Amino acid sequence: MPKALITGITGQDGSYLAEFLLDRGYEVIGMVRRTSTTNFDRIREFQDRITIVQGDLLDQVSLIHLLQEHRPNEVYNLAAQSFVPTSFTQPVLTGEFTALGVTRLLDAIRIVDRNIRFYQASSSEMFGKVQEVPQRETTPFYPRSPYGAAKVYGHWITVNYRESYGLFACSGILFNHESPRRGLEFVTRKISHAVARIKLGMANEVRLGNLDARRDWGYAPDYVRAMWLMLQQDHPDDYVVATGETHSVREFCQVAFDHVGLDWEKYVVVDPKFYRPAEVDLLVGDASKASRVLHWKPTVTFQQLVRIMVDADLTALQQTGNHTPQVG
Ligand code: NAP
Ligand code: F7E
Repeated sequence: MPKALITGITGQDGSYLAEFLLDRGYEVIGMVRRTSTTNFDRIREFQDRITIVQGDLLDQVSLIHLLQEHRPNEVYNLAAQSFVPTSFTQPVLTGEFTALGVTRLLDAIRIVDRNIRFYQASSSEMFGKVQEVPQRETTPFYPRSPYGAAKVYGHWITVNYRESYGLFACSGILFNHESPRRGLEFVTRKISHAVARIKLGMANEVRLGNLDARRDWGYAPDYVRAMWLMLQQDHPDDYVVATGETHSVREFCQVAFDHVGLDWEKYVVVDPKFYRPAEVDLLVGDASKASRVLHWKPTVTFQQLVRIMVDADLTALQQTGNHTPQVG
């Protein structure tokens, strides 16, 4: 039975990847950091089928011990401080988690077992102020936030450990991917959740920042499949994973409100509080290498994605009567 260690298992992608690997007969070890209350909402349904272990990307000794004790065949490094606005207010901590955390884990692998296959969760945020449209593996990076800069470091240290020590280390350059499990602070989920609340009479507006920003939005379960495929190849490499379509935040609002029969312009309020010190205006990926080598293709369209998210929030709010406040 193959064994995989996932860092960031309590996050959106970690939870989908764990389910995907369990379905393929993997033994799944999920690393969580110590907190005073547990945060297992996304993994509760299959928690009894995985092993939860404590570790932290800030503490290299914890990573070495985990690898020594569990001897995984594959390590998926999904843990990070992943919210771009927080990276502007906590830039040093973001660097510790999102950049140096990658080195700590790679070096733990180098020390414990160089045969472990490694996946690094790189990001389209590395392209930032884009130097080419669409963006592909060879497009130069120009990050626009401490998060993007930290991910550029994480990408290159992954390439460096592959070239220096022969590790099977892959960097997946994933464009935005969303789902009903997306954190409430990211724009897609913020909108789908607000649409559901407005439709149910629990709120009467949603405050957003830059409506002109354009993103290449895909469906998270499709993207975790690409992570796994990268580690099943004969050679380690780096891949862009994207849909190839770009849409604005405004379009996301339109489709989401239309889906419940409401006019978005009556409910969306632009609030400069949500503008960023530096913005990424346009992202659109070229995933032709992933298509050619991994035979990977997205299965969910933009319109379907928006509807899946709105429907899930409507159902959840109707079932729980949850009055979760709108979050930034
Ligand atoms: P997420 O929902 O924010 O999850 C992040 C995970 O990292 C959580 O499980 C969090 O644990 C964990 N974590 C944070 N700091 C940690 C630390 N010091 N030690 C151990 N665990 C820590 O992110 P996601 O959307 O699933 O994304 C997964 C990865 O892909 C991230 O690296 C992200 O930067 C990257 N990425 C995401 C996208 C996207 O569109 N979703 C695109 C490209 C790349 P807690 O539950 O304790 O907070
Ligand atoms: O913002 C604009 C905002 O926070 C998308 C992370 O998973 O994907 C994610 O990063 C766009 C930006 O995601 C609001 O200015 C407008 O242009 O949903 P987001 P992100 O910054 O693209 C990448 C690939 C990652 O790797 C990251 O980890 O939407 N926007 N109004 C807003 N954004 C937010 N959050 N809130 C607003 O009110």
